[in-house]
Amino acid sequence: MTETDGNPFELAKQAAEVIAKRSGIKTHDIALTLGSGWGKAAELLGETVSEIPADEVPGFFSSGIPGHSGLIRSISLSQGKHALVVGARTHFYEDKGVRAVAHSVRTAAATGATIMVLTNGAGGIKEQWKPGTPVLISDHINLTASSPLEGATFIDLTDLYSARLREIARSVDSGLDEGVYVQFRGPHYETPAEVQMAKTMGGHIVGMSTALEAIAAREAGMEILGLSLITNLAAGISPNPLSHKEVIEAGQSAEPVISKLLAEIVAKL
Ligand code: 8IG
Repeated sequence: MTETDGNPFELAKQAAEVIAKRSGIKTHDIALTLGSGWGKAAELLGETVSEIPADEVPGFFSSGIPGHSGLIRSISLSQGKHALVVGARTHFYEDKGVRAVAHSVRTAAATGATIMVLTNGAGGIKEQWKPGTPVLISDHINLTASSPLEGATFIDLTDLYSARLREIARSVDSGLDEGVYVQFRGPHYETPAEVQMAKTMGGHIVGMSTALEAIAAREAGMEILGLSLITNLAAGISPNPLSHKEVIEAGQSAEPVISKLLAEIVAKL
């Protein structure tokens, strides 16, 4: 599969068919992409009905990144709904093309999901966000110079990160702060000057994944909830340099708390 072959929506439909067949679940209601630090949440959401290695589903790749699992799970929720949990995100920096980046949300939509929960590990620009703090994404700035949309597809991104869903999240934890997510291409972290630029532009969170996925999810007609786990202060905000190992460790120690938070939010969706 290359960037120019076929139709991305057709590929997503094929992926959804494989998921339906192998899981025995005809339609899912809610989909979640679990980023760094959020992986354990899947177990608390409900009962896992099926687990499929991502690379056995059309258009997905196994991740190969430490801290990112590569499973597509179907989970039955207590309210009688089904959640699709995608543990295999393709990042823009992997250079597999923006279609590969959008594939998980397009597949989620093709399985019937109307709500897309996008989670990530990210850097924080607000000093009061200690590593391990979960925050809601209120809006984004896309600095990838790319879009998952092809051709003259004009999509409104007002209220991209649903105010209704953020309200539900705050009904679970009234202390949840929110901020504007700035997506850089990565995979390098930012320079301190780039973090200052993001801050000046109105950004509060820096990451490498969610903005492009959210655009594709909106195109697919889904309502979006975005959650970042601040695993590190962005470069230059903290005096210490960033390391991927520390990012993973911060995620691991926050995991029980944010997993419970996410499960409680999903139960109300
Ligand atoms: I975890 O500081 C994580 N992901 N761009 N910057 C960017 N992505 C991140 C960061 C960060 N931390």
